[in-house]
Amino acid sequence: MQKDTQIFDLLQSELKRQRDGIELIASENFTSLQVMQAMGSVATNKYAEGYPGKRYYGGCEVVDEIETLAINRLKEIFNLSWANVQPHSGAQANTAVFLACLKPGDKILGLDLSMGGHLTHGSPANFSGKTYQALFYGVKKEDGLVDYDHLEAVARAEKPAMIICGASAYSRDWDYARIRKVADEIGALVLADIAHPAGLIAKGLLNDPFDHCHIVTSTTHKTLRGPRGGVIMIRHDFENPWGLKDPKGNVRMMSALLDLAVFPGMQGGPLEHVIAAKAVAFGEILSDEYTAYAKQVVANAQAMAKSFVSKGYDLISGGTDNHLMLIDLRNKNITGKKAQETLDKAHITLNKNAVPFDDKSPFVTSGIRVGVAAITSRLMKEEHMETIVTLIDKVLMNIDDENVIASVKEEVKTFMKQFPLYPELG
Ligand code: DSN
Repeated sequence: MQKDTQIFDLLQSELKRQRDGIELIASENFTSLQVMQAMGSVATNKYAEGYPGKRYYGGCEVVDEIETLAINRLKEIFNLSWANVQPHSGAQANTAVFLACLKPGDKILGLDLSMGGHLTHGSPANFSGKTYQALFYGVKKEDGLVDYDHLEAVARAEKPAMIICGASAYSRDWDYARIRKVADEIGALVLADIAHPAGLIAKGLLNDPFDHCHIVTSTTHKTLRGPRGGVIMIRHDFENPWGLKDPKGNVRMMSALLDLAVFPGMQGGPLEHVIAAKAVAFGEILSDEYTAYAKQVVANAQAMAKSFVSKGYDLISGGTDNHLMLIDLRNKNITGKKAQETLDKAHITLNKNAVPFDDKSPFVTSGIRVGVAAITSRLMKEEHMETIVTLIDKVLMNIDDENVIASVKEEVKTFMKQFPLYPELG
């Protein structure tokens, strides 16, 4: 077969783009080379519907070992009793949880997307908002923190079947114990979606949700620094007190219901090449090197937040506990869209983001979200955060000056040469 130069040339261009730019999208990261190698491996050729030891196809003895390793390593990271590593993404993981635990029309209560929540937590644009009756809590206007009083009031008044905590654009830690307390009062399940901060939770740098939340989902490609994918986890498995049944009508342990919801409920064959890469990433997370990485992520985020504040930027909640920050640009008279597009020209990549109580559409927004997980993987330290904030500020304060933007682009390229990315790839 002839080499597909069209695609491989494009992949080379993407490598160059990643090398030359400053990557600040809070949901992105750079995996190790061995994670990518496992993903681009022979495991992509294998069909393995089912679970290790219980497959619908022959020849699964090796992928069984791969998937079992992935499960065992994940269990070790978070001290779990059960895990499913098959969801193709975080959205699929959440879908499987809803399929296992809810009936169409049931009430769910999640953080409003416009306040930092996630599409799959009940947005009307998403299947979760179309299939279930979605209720929302938000953050407080005065301090940008989750409004737990409001959450409790809605929970008591509406008695949702599930309360969802977790966010896409929230820079503070969660009070999981408080959410569990009200959930127990009304007989609701608690789902924590830790897609963003999972890597920091893994190393004890943020509150641990697993003792308080019945079920926890995550992606594997953000702070966990693995391949794109999802997982579902339980520390304390339980025979569901709501009488939730499998398709044959048997009351089952929650873990069994979740396995059935992933396959055959929602997915077919698992992506064993991605599961192999998840296993590699989980092995890396168990190392001391990753512990140092996670601590550096927090230190970098705090240094960056301080630097933005010193330049007069308005950070929602005034700072960060995790790897990201949300910045309201209204006091700078710039929209999120304009900021994202202009920074892109200077090879500084981030995303526009609605801020709480935003008066602009989601396509424009008043804010930007900035994350440090990816630049920390490029071995940046606190002192580099100030340089990055200075470069961002230079672009934003000269937003219509193409000469300044072009000169920042050159500065970015020179700056990034200190932080090689995948030198093995030539
Ligand atoms: N789109 C992801 C993020 O950027 O946070 C969440 O799915």
